[in-house]
Amino acid sequence: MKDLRDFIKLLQERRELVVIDAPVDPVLEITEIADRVSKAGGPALLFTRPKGHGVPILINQFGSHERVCLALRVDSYESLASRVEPLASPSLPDTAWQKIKALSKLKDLAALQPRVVKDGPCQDVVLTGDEVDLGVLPVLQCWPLDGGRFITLPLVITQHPLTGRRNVGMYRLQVYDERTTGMHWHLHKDAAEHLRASRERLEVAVAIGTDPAITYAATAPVPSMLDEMAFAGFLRGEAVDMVQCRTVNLQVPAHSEFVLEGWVDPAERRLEGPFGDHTGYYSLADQYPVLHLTAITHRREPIYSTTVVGRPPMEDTYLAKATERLFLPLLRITVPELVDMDLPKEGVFHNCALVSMRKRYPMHTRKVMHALWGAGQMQFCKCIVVVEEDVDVHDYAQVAWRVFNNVDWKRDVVVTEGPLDALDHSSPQPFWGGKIGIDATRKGPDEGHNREWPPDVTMSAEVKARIDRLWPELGLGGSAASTGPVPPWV
Ligand SMILES: Cc1cc2nc3c(=O)[nH]c(=O)nc-3n(C[C@H](O)[C@H](O)[C@H](O)COP(=O)(O)O)c2cc1C
Ligand SMILES: [Mn+2]
Repeated sequence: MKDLRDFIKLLQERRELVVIDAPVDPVLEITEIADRVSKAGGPALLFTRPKGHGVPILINQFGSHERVCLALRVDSYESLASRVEPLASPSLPDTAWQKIKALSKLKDLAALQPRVVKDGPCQDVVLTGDEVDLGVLPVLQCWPLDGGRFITLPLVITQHPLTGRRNVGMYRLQVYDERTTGMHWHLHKDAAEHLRASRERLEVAVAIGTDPAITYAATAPVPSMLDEMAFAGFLRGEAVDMVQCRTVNLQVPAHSEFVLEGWVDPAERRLEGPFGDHTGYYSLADQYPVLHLTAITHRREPIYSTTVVGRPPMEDTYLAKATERLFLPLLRITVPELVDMDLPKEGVFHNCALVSMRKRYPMHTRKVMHALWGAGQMQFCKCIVVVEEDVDVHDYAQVAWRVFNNVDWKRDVVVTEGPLDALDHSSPQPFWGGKIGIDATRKGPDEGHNREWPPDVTMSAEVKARIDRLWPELGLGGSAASTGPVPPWV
């Protein structure tokens, strides 16, 4: 897969895409359809005749676990995690053979650095000067109270003005007029730091509609020292081809459907929003930087790729699950006692984390909580629940049982404060607020619990085996009786 078109073909072959020829309005109507389809776990949608537009719209491309796995070239989330694990294992090679293997691994990684090519289809059509008009994109108004139309799936590319390091982040763009948009990078994000470091205009390129692995990489919490384009190369197993932009000194994926080129003035701000956001609430209007376009380039017969976010579950829920799986091994580099993690979709990526750990010493749970609050975008987490390694954190009933029974609500709770995601509306002031850590592990005298901690109620293995053998004679139906009751009773 080199581009979005190959992905669309693949989705069609797998019957994961429905083509809709009926005319539908990009204002609100596409949202209502995409919302119903994504909530039902339905297919990707290609609208060939958006009202008032010649450009087709692709939406919900990531709206199932299967499609996210197709996008990331894996057959399951487990294989995704196991691809990242070797990167996270710091084992030093000691034999000559291991050294050779380690070297070739490095060479592979180097080969995954993006490569600049002379030309690419994203510049089939080049619009500059007076020709620049965002009207060529069928941009959605997603929700009734939105402040306007928003480009929702853009890969925003900038370079740190001092280090020259590239960043790719997904930050929505509100369309103000033919050649001006909002630039909604939150103050905590990498591109916001690029702007803070800029004395002059910061050049920006925006790619829309790429190989889905590249699109995913722009959403992933990649550490700022790593180029998301190299990370995308790692995910797709092949370097990303990039072309030089026409009016700014940046490169963009050569096979992008659309590219916007322009600049942001560090001193300029403008009201952005409101916007129906992935919390399920409108993010409030606020002052944000402004993108001034100098060029729009696109492929011949381009396809516009977008998403709608809103009350979960929606398309981005599946991206969040991929990130949870992919970044767990990387979190373990600094938090090796971390066994597993679940980010419930209702918590929208980062508002809540259920984690299991190997607890070995007093206040070990506190160490894990604080380490997570200090790890990249996990800093936004408002609620961390810690259980021991025998709990399956993806089974919420198991977690709830431990929390409701194991927690002394005075001793086992950490209430603190710290940075919050810019979208948070619950704190009295923006950008920071309260956080809670809940320790649902068992406690001993070393943590001031001076009475006995009762064992879990479980049956002995020997009796279980005996009843397994006896089960067929009991007339209760089913076979593997030890796995639980077998209704309906027969
Ligand atoms: C569909 C979608 C829309 C997003 N919109 C924004 C946004 O408008 N502003 C923002 O700061 N982050 C937004 N994010 C989250 C960022 O893309 C994410 O935090 C990413 O890791 C940022 O990259 P960075 O670490 O290079 O800054 C969005 C994510 C998704 C999946
Ligand atoms: Mn980044």
